[in-house]
Order: sequence, then structure tokens, then C-alpha cells
Amino acid sequence: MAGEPQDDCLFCKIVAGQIPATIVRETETTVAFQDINPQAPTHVLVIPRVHYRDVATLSAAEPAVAADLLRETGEVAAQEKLESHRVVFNTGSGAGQTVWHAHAHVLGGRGLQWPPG
Ligand code: IU
Repeated sequence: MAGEPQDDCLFCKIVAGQIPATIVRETETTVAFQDINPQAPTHVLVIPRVHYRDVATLSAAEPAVAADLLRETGEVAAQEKLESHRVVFNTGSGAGQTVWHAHAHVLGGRGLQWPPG
């Protein structure tokens, strides 16, 4: 069923506490944790507890959860005391998506170039 945990999904396993992650914030609908391969001094992933393959699918199916996810990106930035930050949703393999559970990257703590690569 849409949104149900997937056995082969690493981020579902993090939500379930089956594999470890350095969690920085949790809400009823989201979990935020340190990226294992940080691309900036602050690099936190915010994920919904429900499983959708990408943010487009999540926001179409469960807009309230997508709104929670967006709000949490701001809460992470505030908690990490970031003066500026960037929120990234890689969507599709051509855009660099490698994990097929919707997630926002919150990046900050250094200057960020525009346009991104
Ligand atoms: P992407 O947008 O799908 O490429 O982002 C996936 C991110 O998940 C990427 O930055 C990885 O470093 C990160 N990640 C992680 O934090 N823990 C893991 O066990 C795995 C990937 I696999």
C-alpha cells in the first residue's frame, strides 16, 4: 500500500530504528539525521516516516506530511544555527537521487555556489 514501509528501504529501516543513524530531530511524521557522507559542515537529511519514492510522489499523495517535511527543514536550520542554508530534493537518477525514499537535504555552514552542478 502507498506509504507503507518497504523491506528493502534503508530509510524505512532508520525510521524503524533497525539501523543506526545520528538523529537530530524527530516529529510524529518526520525524522532528521546526519548524512553519512556530508557535503557541507551541516548536512542533515529530513525524511517522512511514510515511504514514497520521491518528494513529488509524497507531496501528491500526502500534502500535509510534505508540509511537515518542509517545516522541519527550517527547524533543522534554526537548530543548527545556520545563517543561510540550502534545501535540496534530488528527484530521479539524472538529478542524483540514489535513495528511493523521499528526503530533503539541508546543507549549510559554508558558502554554496549557484547554479549547483
Ligand atoms: P540522494 O539525494 O538520494 O543522492 O541522497 C541520498 C543521501 O543519503 C546521500 O547524501 C547519502 O550520503 C545519504 N545516505 C545516508 O545518510 N546513509 C546511508 O546509509 C546511505 C545514504 I546508503
